[in-house]
Amino acid sequence: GIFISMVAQRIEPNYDESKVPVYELPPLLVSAKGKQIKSIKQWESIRRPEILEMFSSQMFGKTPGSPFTTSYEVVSVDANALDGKATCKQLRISFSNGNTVRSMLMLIYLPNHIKGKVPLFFAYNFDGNQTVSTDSGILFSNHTSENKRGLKVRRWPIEMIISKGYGVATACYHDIFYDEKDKHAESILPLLGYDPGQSLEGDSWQAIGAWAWGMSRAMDYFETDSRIDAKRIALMGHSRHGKAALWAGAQDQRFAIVISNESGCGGAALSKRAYGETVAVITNSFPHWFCPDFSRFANNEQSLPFDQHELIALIAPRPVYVASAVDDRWADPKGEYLSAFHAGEVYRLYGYEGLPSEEMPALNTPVISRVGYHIRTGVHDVTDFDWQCYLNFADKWMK
Ligand code: GTR
Repeated sequence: GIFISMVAQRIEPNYDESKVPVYELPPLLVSAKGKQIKSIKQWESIRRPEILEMFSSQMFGKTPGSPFTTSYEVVSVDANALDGKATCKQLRISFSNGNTVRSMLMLIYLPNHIKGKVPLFFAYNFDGNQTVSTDSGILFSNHTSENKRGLKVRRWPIEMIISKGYGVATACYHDIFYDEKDKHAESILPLLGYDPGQSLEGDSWQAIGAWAWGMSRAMDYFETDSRIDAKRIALMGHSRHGKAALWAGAQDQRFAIVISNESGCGGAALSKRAYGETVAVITNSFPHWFCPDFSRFANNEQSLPFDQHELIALIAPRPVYVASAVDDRWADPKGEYLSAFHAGEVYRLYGYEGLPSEEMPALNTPVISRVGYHIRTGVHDVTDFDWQCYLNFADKWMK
């Protein structure tokens, strides 16, 4: 006979702390073969590559190494932006493999009062470069047809960042992979060997992998700009961009600091807690974000051979900052805190202090060592308070 099994898939978030399953975190400092990792050398040659491989083959997908060429076209330079306080530069970065061409429009502000190379924050925007400022000279990013000029200025305190002596650069993440399912053909994937006719393999990269790739392409540019100090780039990402930032920072060690602003499930939050947004919820709503095989862990987080504290540990020994908001329960603040806390084991191996707080710190009270964390009042967002904390963190480690 034929048995048709109808197992109801739970695709609801959990907001009940008592329903968080009893879980055990995979050990950071024990190799797949059971070897204790006791030195930096063993971490870097044995354990770190193992962990990177798990995230690559089972979560974010493999980043292809296919060749492509890059060109930079400076579209505009305004040496007197922000009443003379900044230089504003726009450039189109084009990628080509001979057949396929894709481009990303980058907007950069550099402080005029600093002589020499400046440290800089890079973060994607969600709705186009023209949303981060009301300046009418800012060009629309690809795919952004309607004028949303200035819509997100609140999240981009450009003057504050400039006055502290940092540059800030942004690009729209849709330039790299338009954030909807079935947009693979238009994304940068075909540039790197993806054939739109072919079905996706279990470990194929998708949007988050592509967004992380784009962050590394921004870094490629910073290395060529004589006014930017590519050794002092802080990579910041909010929410889905925070997931991509952690993955980019894990793979690309050129980023000096990585900041996860409320990245939640698939970012800083521990998957095994299954609190707020779960693997089932996220892979159901966003089938185009992770590699296809990641959905095998939906309602099955116990079988994950890794968890997100290990993603953060891949950034060690570089400074990393994780931030939560108390009303952003969807992103599981406690799970974000615990990841940052447990990653400390690898920071200690390097002789640095991990997160100096054995408990969730009080609201609006950042705790900072080589790992930083805060939970602020309010909802899922990017606020001036968040930026002030990131600037202080950058002052501590990049000045
Ligand atoms: C939500 C998603 C989260 C987070 C958020 C955002 O819809 O479930 O994982 O990425 O969007 O990016 O703001």
